[in-house]
Amino acid sequence: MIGTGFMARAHSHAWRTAPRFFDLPLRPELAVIAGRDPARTEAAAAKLGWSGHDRDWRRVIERDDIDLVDIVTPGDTHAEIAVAALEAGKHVLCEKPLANTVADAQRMARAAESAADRGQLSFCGFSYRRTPALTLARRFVQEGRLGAVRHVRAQYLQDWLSDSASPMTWRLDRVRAGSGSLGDIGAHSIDTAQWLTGQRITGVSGVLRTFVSRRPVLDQQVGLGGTASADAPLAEVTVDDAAAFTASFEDGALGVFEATRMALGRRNANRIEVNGEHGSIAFDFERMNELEYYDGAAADDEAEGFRRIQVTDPAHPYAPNWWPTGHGLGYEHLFTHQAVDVVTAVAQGTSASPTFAEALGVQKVLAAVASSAADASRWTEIDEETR
Ligand code: SOE
Repeated sequence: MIGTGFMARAHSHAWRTAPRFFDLPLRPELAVIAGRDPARTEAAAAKLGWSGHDRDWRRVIERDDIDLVDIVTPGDTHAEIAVAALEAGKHVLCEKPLANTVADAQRMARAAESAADRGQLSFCGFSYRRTPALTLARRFVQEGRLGAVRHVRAQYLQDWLSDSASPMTWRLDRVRAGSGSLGDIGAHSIDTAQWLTGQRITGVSGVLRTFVSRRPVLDQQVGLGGTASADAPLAEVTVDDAAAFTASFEDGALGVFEATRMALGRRNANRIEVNGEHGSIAFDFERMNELEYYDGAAADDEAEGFRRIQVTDPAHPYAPNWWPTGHGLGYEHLFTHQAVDVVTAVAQGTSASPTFAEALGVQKVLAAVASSAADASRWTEIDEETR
């Protein structure tokens, strides 16, 4: 593992837990975790269950006893580490978004293609796909239960940056993160929408907004949150606080997307709704064990309406490996399911989705939204008199 932050905790939990709840063809060994700060990395190794720790990721990826490298660092380092790991003969799992630029994502996708010829696999960590309710929703769409898809409506609403006094973090620095809410959480919506519908986004028109342009700097870097002293120096926020865009899909569906980390009161409302000719699905991660389904083919009577499916029955994706029906899963289970699918793919030598090529597709949509938002000519002002 390369990285010691929030995703290091989620992924470490997943590698430890997967073999305890699923019969895996291979057993993940948590061999070594690498991070720039020796003390923090040593503490992470002990806390997260890694046998070894190192401050030099280059040394780690050269080790003969390492088969797979799990990259959980900020986006500005993904390309360098992933390409080096693939050239060192390793399988690679890389957190989302794949990179901070299309150019870096293309470099990674090309390295993954060459590595695939050597039997090496590469995956990108769009973990929400492994939510049982979304896996079920995709089955419904792919089985044709919804018919031709007309609308995709996705909002990813968080509020951990609503307070303008919240300190600066790497996620607000374009150099480190590539973009703000657009790439951090909007990327999830884009990937989920393309994966659910099986349709690529072919065009977008978007707007980005930064509400808080300067934030106090803490004397040590923190992850999500923390507070700075009143006289702390201020740093420039160089990414979007909110993104909104419309999208066209290759088979004609219309998409409306929103991503923000300032929707006060919404903690992690990762929502998507798909409306087809014969039915609809609706999902909200804040009620992640439920899928709403409207069956347009159902009898046309007074009982018609959205069904709220508890996606915890034995017939449901991943459910048999966990608890009796109705007991529910959490955020961490998505990463365990991701680990299960990665280990199974590595054992079988078959690539598991999302590949670097699919993640490159998401990167191109992110870049198109940013490019559209930068072109103010597309914005039509309303004149004073008619406001
Ligand atoms: C922060 O917005 C964040 O941690 C994202 O980076 C993750 O991808 C998402 O799963 C939870 O929120």
